[in-house]
Amino acid sequence: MKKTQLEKSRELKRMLNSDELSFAMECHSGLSAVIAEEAGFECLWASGLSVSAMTGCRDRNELDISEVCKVVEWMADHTNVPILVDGDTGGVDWNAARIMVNKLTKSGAAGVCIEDKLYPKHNSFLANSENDLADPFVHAGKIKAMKKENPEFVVVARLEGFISKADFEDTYRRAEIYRDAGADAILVHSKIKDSSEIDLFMNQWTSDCNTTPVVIVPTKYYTTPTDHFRDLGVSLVIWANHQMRASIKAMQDVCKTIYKEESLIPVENKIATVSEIFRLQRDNELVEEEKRYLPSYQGTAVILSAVCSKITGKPKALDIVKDGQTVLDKQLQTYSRDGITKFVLIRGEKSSEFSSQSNVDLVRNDEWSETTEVSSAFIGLLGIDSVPVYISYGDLIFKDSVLKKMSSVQDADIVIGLDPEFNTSRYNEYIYGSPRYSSLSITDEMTPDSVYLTPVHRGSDACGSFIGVIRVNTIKGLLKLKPVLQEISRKSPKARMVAVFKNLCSDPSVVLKGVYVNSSEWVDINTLEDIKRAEEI
Ligand code: SPV
Ligand code: MG
Repeated sequence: MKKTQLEKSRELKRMLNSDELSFAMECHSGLSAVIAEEAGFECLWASGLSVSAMTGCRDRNELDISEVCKVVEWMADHTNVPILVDGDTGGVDWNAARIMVNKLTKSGAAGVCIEDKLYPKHNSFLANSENDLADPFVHAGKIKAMKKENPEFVVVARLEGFISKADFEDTYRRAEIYRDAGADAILVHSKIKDSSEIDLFMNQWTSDCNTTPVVIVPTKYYTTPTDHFRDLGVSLVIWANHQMRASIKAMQDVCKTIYKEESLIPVENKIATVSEIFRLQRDNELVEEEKRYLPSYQGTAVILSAVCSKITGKPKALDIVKDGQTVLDKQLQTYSRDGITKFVLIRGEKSSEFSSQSNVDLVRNDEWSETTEVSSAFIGLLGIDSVPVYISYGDLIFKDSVLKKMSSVQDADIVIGLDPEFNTSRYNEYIYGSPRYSSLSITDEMTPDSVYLTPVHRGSDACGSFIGVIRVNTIKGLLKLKPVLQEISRKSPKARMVAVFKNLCSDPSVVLKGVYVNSSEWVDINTLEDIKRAEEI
């Protein structure tokens, strides 16, 4: 369940006030937020340094609050953990500070951290002096204005005293002023190599019985064991810039290598795959969810089942493959999972064997014995004037992935399924195109490769065998296909489907493409052995 902004603010508050030490990971984009959450972080730090760096800007209030909010919104949209935003100084004055709370709340942030420096600030790791510090009461005014604007929104007050070399008493006094102004936590910043400033602060803070939680950023005193922070009673540790620094190094390395080598080979195995990007973007979720929301009519499948099996003497589509289910049942299920809701079944021999089903139009090809699938396909398409349309042989079993691959080729009017492993006796409908693809590199998961088909039939140009599934993507494709089917079935009644493809290939106005599917993704049922293979599929 996606948490609301309010729930995230409450969770952050709980985290700050718990006895356990919590951790926040820096992020600077929607993607880095997703990565940090996936790694297990229960809180995210929207770092001002990193968000600026991501845009190429300096950490000096060069980005305005709306630009920061946009990035926070992407982070919040794609994660479900609280985000503490680096609000720099909280803006130029108390009014800007409350506007900031309002905007960050709308962006989905759980809280903000504001530092007691003058606007415009610069990063704490650059040169800083006492002159950079804000009047503590002006800062406290910003905190009060922020808490009044939205009491649930977490406000962390950050002390820059140690950074600016102010003395301890002044820094500590500021913490008390911010606490009294209503800050939900105090962030004590330090940039020396050990934790002595933090130790000093924490010892005093706890001995004074302060209950306001303390947050730290151990970027410079990173060698201090984390358990030491636990012992001190720190509430939240922010790992403030580590995703940004890791990505800079990785990007520099890959750019240098590709530039120098003029090749991708040296880097390919060292970088994330494109499918990893899709996974992080949760592309699968989209594919699944869109089935719910797209209109239920998503196309038609025309299933050609005019002849009987030589083994059973029954229409091939009625061969039982598993658990009493027929080839036809399996095809209907596969199409349904792909969103197809309308079916046309072409019958011929023993046509009465088919019982009517509510969502299947039964159409008879009376000339089934003198014709082939070309004429059946033409009859099947007669009443159809919208796309997509699949046409498939009725003796096929194929996986969902076949339809997925075919539907992913959107730059063709008509797409046909091809098996590249065609040099066996199982296949006879050779298709010609370029290039021939190596069957070894084809898997169910890969993005399908597609080939433009050519009308030239030369032995060595064959690029695969037609598996018996066609997808018509466009109205143009449908309008081109129908007359070709009609003409071929009239002039050459025994011609096979390849003749249709050959004809379409020679028409430059229609784009016909083949898409490769693996032999393990489909089977046509001719023998008992095929039924066994179908069970595996
Ligand atoms: C940030 O991450 O932007 C911070 C922490 O403010 S620091 O860079 O340490 O100042
Ligand atoms: Mg910052």
